[in-house]
Amino acid sequence: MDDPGPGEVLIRLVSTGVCHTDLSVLAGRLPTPLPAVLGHEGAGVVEAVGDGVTGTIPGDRVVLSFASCGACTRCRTGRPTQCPTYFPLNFGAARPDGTTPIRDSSGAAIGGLFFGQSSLAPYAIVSEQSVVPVEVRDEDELALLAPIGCGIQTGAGAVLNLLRPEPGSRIAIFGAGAVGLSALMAAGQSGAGDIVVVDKVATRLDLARELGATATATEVNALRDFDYVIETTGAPALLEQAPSMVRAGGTVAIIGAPPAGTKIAVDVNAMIDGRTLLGVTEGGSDRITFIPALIGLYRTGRLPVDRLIKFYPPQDLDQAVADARSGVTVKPVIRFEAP
Ligand code: CXF
Ligand code: ZN
Repeated sequence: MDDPGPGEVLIRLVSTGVCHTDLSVLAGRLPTPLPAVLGHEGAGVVEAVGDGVTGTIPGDRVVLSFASCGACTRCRTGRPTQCPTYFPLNFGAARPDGTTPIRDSSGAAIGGLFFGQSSLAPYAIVSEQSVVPVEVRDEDELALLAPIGCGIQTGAGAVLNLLRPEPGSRIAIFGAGAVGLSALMAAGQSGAGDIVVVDKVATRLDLARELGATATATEVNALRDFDYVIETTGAPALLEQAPSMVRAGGTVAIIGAPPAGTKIAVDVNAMIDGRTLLGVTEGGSDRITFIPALIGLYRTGRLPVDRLIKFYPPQDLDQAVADARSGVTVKPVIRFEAP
């Protein structure tokens, strides 16, 4: 691994969540070139900083999030998920000039800086843009907060930053994974009325009820007249039905990412009464302010992210991945030992 270059930071990881986007990349369904070190929900401690880094210093405890250029109008006005370089910087697994800070034992390049971080490793070279300094009690608390950098901010941000449901809103959430359950917890904060969560896995629906769902279902077919549908599964068949499940003027949030190139059919005339299809990535978050805000909600018991998490040691990564795939664990988090 190289020393941190300009605008880069060396991080010792305390923990890293496993996100379904990692698994989609592993399966070749998203365009990241492999081999690469994946992982994009890291939390850790800054060990060293490269030239020009101003936002963090060694010793800082940080949550890692997505990358963006940091310099364009979208980045400078609090909308970094709309940065024109968002997709290449997050999925390219390389610096903008195509180089990477990681090599294998023979010296061959391995993709790094996936989502600006490649954090499924005890140490990572990370883009300064991905680094969010946070105030935490200790490393055990920091370890719980890693998935806020992607899955939790994605679901909570969709509700709190973008949909902003008015009190009494009826919300349907497709998928009771980390994103869907985070949307549920946030919807509970925003005064929503009915919140219906749909999933196939019974234990997830049990958890959804404990976290505030007013009803759960295993099929979407009977759902109608919602103000918002939040689609987190990436199943095109569910997304295609979603516009018919909102009222006139209602909004469908598209969060789940199907394989690259997937298309759905939309009945155009059925949209004309004011329905919106809204694409959402990373909750539309300005990570530098939104992640500390979510940590504040966690602290006051209003975003109990610990309910979603199970820790695994690094040698059990395969089990963590299997448990994410089957759904028995909502959010596996790899916990790295302090050196
Ligand atoms: C991703 C999901 C696929 C589209 C871009 C953002 N978020 C992270 O998992
Ligand atoms: Zn993710």
